[in-house]
Amino acid sequence: MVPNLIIPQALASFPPFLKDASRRNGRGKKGLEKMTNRERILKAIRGEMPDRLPFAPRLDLWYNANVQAGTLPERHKNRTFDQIARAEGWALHKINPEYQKPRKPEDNLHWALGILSYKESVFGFRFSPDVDVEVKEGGGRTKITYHTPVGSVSTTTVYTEEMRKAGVSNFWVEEHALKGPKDYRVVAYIFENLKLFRDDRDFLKWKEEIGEDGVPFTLAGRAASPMHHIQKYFVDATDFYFHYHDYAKEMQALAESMGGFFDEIIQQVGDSQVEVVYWGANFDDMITYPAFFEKDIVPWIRKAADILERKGKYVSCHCDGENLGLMDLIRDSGMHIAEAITPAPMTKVPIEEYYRRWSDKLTLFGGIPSILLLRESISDEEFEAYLDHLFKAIAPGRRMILGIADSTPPKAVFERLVRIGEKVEKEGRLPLEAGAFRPLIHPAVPEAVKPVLREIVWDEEFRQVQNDVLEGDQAAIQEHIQSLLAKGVKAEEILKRGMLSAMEVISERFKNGEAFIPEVLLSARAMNGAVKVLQPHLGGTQRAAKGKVLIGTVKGDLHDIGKNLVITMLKGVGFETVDLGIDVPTPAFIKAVEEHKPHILGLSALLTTTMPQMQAVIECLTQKGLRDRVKVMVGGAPVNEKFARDIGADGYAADGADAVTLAKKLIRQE
Ligand code: B1M
Repeated sequence: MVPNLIIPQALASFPPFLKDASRRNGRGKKGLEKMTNRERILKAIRGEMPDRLPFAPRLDLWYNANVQAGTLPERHKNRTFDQIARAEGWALHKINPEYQKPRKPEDNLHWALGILSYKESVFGFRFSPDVDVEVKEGGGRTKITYHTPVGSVSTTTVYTEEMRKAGVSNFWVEEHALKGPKDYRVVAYIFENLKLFRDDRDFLKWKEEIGEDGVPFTLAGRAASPMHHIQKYFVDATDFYFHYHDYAKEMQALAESMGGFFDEIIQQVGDSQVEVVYWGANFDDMITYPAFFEKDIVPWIRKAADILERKGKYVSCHCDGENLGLMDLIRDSGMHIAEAITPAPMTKVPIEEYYRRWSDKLTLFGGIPSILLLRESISDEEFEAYLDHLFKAIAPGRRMILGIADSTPPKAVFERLVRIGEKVEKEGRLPLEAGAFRPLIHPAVPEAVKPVLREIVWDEEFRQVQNDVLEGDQAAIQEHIQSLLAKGVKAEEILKRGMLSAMEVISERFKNGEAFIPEVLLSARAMNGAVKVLQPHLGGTQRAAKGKVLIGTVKGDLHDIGKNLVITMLKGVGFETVDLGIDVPTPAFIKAVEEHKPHILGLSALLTTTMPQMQAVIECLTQKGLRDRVKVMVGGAPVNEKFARDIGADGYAADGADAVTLAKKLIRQE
């Protein structure tokens, strides 16, 4: 049964002055509750029992977008987001610096090198006098060339008016510092000679302004280790895995040379008056896949947590991605707070699984997936059912700070935020009682279980080639193919029994969570190279590509890792692909369809706000009379089968392996 809903209209008409007057630093109605929001959050972090659950929704993206559009709720029309949170009695969410509100241009000018300092920081930085920084700005682009005694590197970042209007807080790095092996030494030089110095005046002022309404987290860095820093900033997200493999020595040397910078950050935040340190962001079992996370990230989280804990401070990491494959690694990493945890249905990990596995060791911050606030995605009944479920799943409620993960979306139903706040006040007294779980309305999510390894069936004649594909060894595979061809083995046989059989295993492993991005990318790259060697020897039908796929990330969306993976896998099995990139406007898709005449148009979207762009593209194809000439395939984390059907797409693929299967199916239907 669905519990009684608080009717949004009733809430909206509740006199605002009455609501506001009843809040006292989050002490609730008439100020009767014992603790302030600051006390609650600190108790939750320490593993003690606050009087009730703290609730600290992140409002910045929602606020910026709604201010721009003039759509703030009437009663909050002229308020800042802190004033709104205070008026509603919520704790202030003081974790992410206001990246687009620097005190001076230098604060975020060096975004592409990850050298940042904000009012929320406790340190500043200074380049060595022999590093000359040349800046060229224009049209939302900033190109910087760093001239050092050992060479120069350049970067370009983008932040457009449209990004600002959409409430995006991060820059887009268009040109990365590391393009080839010679750049490594230059970047190392910059970091080895960079000086950090204490500058915490603004932080202390900020802390005072927050007062009893929240706990300020200071930004140590968005990367949790030197290697994570290289991944996040210096190389394109997809190319990183190739660099990691191809320039392993250079990368290791660069990571080592950045150790001093990280030690200095630990020292600076350790000696400051901060309580909580933001240490790394966007943990995700695809991007920061388990082996990488364990080897290249965990040691630095542990080091920071050990040192800072001795100085009475806590380490918090922004774990907003898919954490299924990282559950134990994160729990045992030493971090004190896993922030922005985003459970099912936005990821595969249910909230009860998070709480059961982590809450004895670390504090969970988040737990309410952002799509819960969207009427198009979740009905009022589902929303209420989730909240009921949540309150039971996190009983007794120790080590839990409720928040919207990772942030309140621009089109959030504001009354749902209000409803969470009310529920927390009325039913969030600790300890919570578990009771029976109310079944969730959205489909059951899979249990976080260890997958069974998909083994390859070795074909003795092609064992080496199969192994080369599995290992992603692009040099060896070409050699082995040449020697098979020289022995008179048919090219079709090499392709089918050697290469495709192994690629299928990789795809299957990836789908089951046994293989991760780097394995897939390297195998697909080896395949691509090998197919070129085989081409002249293949018969007519085999020689032609399987089909042409045009693919891009829709307008307003800058996520490209998933799209790139899909492209690589399609290429790996013989499709011809055209990559249109990110943030692709509808007219550009249409123009490209007219020009390239693909069999399939692939659309990728990672944001709930950009999903409607997919429909816009399909509608425009119809208007232009092109819809019958091309199949449309859609994908991306928030997209699903039903959405694909509703917007008139020909198919939806959940991941790269699915995309290959779907593309083959769509081609057959042609
Ligand atoms: Co963003 N981000 N991000 N982000 N980010 C998400 C997507 C989010 C779910 C995080 C969260 O809330 N927990 C959330 C979106 C919420 C929502 O709307 N539903 C979010 C947000 C809010 C944002 C910003 C608004 C944050 C901000 O500004 N402060 C901002 C938006 C910028 C913009 O696009 N306008 C932003 C920025 C970024 C970074 C730049 C920091 C970075 C992107 C780097 C890059 O792509 N180069 C980033 C990242 C890394 C993520 C998470 C953590 C990981 C995404 C990823 O690459 N996963 C993500 C969390 C999550 O998804 N749970 C998150 C790995 C990749 C292999 O998987 O992309 O799903 P995925 O692709 C899969 C399938 O989806 C499928 O196959 C792929 C391979 O298996 N697939 C297709 C994808 N496309 C397909 C197309 C097909 C078929 C299959 O056919 C055509």
